[in-house]
Amino acid sequence: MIQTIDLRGRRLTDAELLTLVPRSASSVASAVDAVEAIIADVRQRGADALLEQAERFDRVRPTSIRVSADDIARAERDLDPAVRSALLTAIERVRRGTAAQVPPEVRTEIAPGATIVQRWRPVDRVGLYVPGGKAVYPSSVVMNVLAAQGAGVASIALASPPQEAFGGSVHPTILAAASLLGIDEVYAMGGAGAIGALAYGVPGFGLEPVQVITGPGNLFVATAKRAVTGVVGIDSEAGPTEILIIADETARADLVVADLLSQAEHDELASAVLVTTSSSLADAVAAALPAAADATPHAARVTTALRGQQSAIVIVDDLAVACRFSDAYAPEHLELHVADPHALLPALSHAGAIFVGAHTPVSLGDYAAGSNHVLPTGGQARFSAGLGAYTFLRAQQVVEYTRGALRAVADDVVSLAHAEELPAHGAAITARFSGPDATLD
Ligand code: HSO
Ligand code: ZN
Repeated sequence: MIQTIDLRGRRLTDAELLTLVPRSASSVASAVDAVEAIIADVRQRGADALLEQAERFDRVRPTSIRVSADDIARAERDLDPAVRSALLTAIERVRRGTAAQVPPEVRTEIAPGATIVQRWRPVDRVGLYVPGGKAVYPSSVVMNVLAAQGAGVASIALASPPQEAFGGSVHPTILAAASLLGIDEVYAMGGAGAIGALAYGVPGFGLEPVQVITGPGNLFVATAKRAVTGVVGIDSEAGPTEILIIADETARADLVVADLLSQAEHDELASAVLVTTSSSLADAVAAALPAAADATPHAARVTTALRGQQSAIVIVDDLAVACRFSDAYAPEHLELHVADPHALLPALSHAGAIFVGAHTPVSLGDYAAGSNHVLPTGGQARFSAGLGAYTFLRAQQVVEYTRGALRAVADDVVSLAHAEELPAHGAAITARFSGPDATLD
């Protein structure tokens, strides 16, 4: 069912490697006009527009866009105790993993009396979007909220589409997760309208604008996040999930199969790629996949994902080529099932997250490894990182010079100012050493 590509003995450039397993294209551009009209309507008519959009897109009119404190508390009370306890475990672990993502303040003495302090400040207020379609992921609430809280963000608003099955309120599992995280500002609004409301605020019911919007969503949500970029900051755009496994002859075929299926289960467009030096492992995995896919409750979705052009078993000559393939592909998740995984790490740079060894499956990271599961897809790992405390932090330099330290570099600054024909810049330096203060040094 899955294609096998044998690269042994072939020398390909990175660009050629990439064309072998093309990802499914996303066409954000196609939704731009519709999304801009929806956002403009929310800016003009506020709550009325959001209520109408709920009727149109979610087939239900919420009694109120703001979810009441009672509804949030009730959702937490009604939560299955096993799920509650598992969420608390995930929260505790991811909270500790996130704390390590806040860089320390660093003070550098450039010269005697000349210091720069590099410090990190959180944004004041953020909006987190939680999808409400076929996938309701309380784990994504945990990942988004903890990254913002870990950064020290003081004010967090959560938006999720109103659900017909729950009287137009937000899905109760989402509300319960929010409650466990101490979030009390939740809005039943979805799609592009919700992104517009978070970015610009809605005076009608006191929704203040946010500075950063994160969280996955469908094509309309992704397009809307692009449309409000510049007004607010956003995280990277979430596409279909991806797993790439590098394996040698020591890998267990059953574990490779299980992990490929675990991500194929998300989406028909999900990518599942095995890159291996072992043709016998390749054969074993290819042979086991169809029955294993059939045995999952999401067999149709999994089979479509594995049959797609975006999924493959790739056989390579050695692990160096495997690493080169992986880095060219830049997968969201990279698993290493090889005898010495640490030996590969220096050669691997482009991956959202790397899962080392046979006992570190991606699905562990999806829930409770302590890492964040919001990771760059579609090759964005080449230039961006997964969600973390740093997503909500801004670096800021605090510069301080004494009179003596300024004096020591004054001539150089004045020379550069004159070279750029900006003499007032130079004058701002020399003014410190003329007039009443001229004799101080
Ligand atoms: N693997 C998904 C995240 C997720 N898995 C949520 C289960 N729930 C994208 O990285
Ligand atoms: Zn997952």
